[in-house]
Amino acid sequence: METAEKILTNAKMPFCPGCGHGVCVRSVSKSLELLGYGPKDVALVSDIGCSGLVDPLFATHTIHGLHGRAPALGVGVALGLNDPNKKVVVIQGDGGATIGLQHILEAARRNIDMTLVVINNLLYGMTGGQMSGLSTNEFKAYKHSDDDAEPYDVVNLAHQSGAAFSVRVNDISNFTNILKEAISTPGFSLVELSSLCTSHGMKKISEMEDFMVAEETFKNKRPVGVSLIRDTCSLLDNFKVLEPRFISTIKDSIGVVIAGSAGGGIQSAATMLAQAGMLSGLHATMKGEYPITVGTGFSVAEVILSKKPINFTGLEKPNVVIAVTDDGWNKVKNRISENSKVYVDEKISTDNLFETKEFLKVGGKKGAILCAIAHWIKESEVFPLEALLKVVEDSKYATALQNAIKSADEL
Ligand SMILES: Cc1ncc(C[n+]2csc(CCOP(=O)(O)OP(=O)(O)O)c2C)c(N)n1
Ligand code: SF4
Ligand SMILES: [Mg+2]
Repeated sequence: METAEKILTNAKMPFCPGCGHGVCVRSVSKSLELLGYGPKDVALVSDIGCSGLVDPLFATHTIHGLHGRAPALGVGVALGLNDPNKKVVVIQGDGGATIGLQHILEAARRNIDMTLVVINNLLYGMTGGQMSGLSTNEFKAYKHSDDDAEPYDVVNLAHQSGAAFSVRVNDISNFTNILKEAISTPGFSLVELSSLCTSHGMKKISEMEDFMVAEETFKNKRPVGVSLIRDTCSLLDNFKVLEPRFISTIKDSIGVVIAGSAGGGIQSAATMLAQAGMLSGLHATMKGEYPITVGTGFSVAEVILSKKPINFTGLEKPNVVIAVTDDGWNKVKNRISENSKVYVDEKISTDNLFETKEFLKVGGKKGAILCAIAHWIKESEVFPLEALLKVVEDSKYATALQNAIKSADEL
């Protein structure tokens, strides 16, 4: 069965002319399509390197990890997914496979249900052609490296660790078929694909053949890491459905940036705003940002409210910016554009560029942000303020939250 939806976007391949990575990416997408997977069925995890430039090429869910750590991220996603109709595919280079080898062995040992594609160009492509732990001795000699330590055989190592399927493919005409077999094998599969680095390796695949390791295929008949999967609660299991009961005037979508300081309830207020939007029939996303030292410094949140489903949660040019402290303002002021509506507390110095309001004075330290959000809702009439009041109704701090919202009347 072939799905109508394409796994790849129309984005231009970012690789040098003749680079083998493009063939590998196309083979991965083709095999997924031939198996009937659509973009929303696949989580693609990428590593660092030229082989890690693939995120914009895939229309699927994508996550970009640290060098060598993408398989560990993939394990986390696979265990959290808990859905046999979804597929986790991890792509990394031979450098990444060397640097994070333990993560591969661990995924194989537990036979986690995912496919790891190791794109092996025998070198660190992105950083200029240094040798990796998978570079063969013939290739190292050719590159005048005096390192004669034997390379890792990552395919065999994965097999020895318990992978359901591990295979090395050098012949590009077999990439798609082998990938199909790997992706449809329950449990952990590893596919090492040979790839040409035209900038730091060879110009032609025929020249590279002398330096490749022979193809090999291994299988282990083992149960998938089911017990772990079943014991892990899926993020999707606990979705709270908010039935719309208010009407919004938003026709398209609005991006709101909310900024303040640690302890000011910024993240909770942003969640409440998103929920109020959902109660008004909108789709909503919320993302938070704050320093690792969570008890101090700025706290910023982004909320998108949209009539249509939100497929991309990035917010480059916010329509609304609300800031109640200097910490928050300093973090977000550079994101303001001529189309942004700006709401700032009177204690913040904006060099008289923006009108200020007494959010902190009337809402208090903890209530200022809800006061400011309520003020924006009232002024813009995006939806009734009752939607926000409804959200806080069941909170154990309901009275304080309602008072903060209602304090906007005093502005
Ligand atoms: C954690 C970490 N270590 C090292 C680097 C530097 N670095 C970036 S790309 C790269 C080499 C990538 O080689 P490979 O994984 O084989 O991918 P390729 O570029 O060949 O596709 C290195 C060492 C990094 N960005 N992050
Ligand atoms: S440097 Fe090598 S691996 Fe990277 S894109 Fe160019 S040819 Fe491909
Ligand atoms: Mg490489």
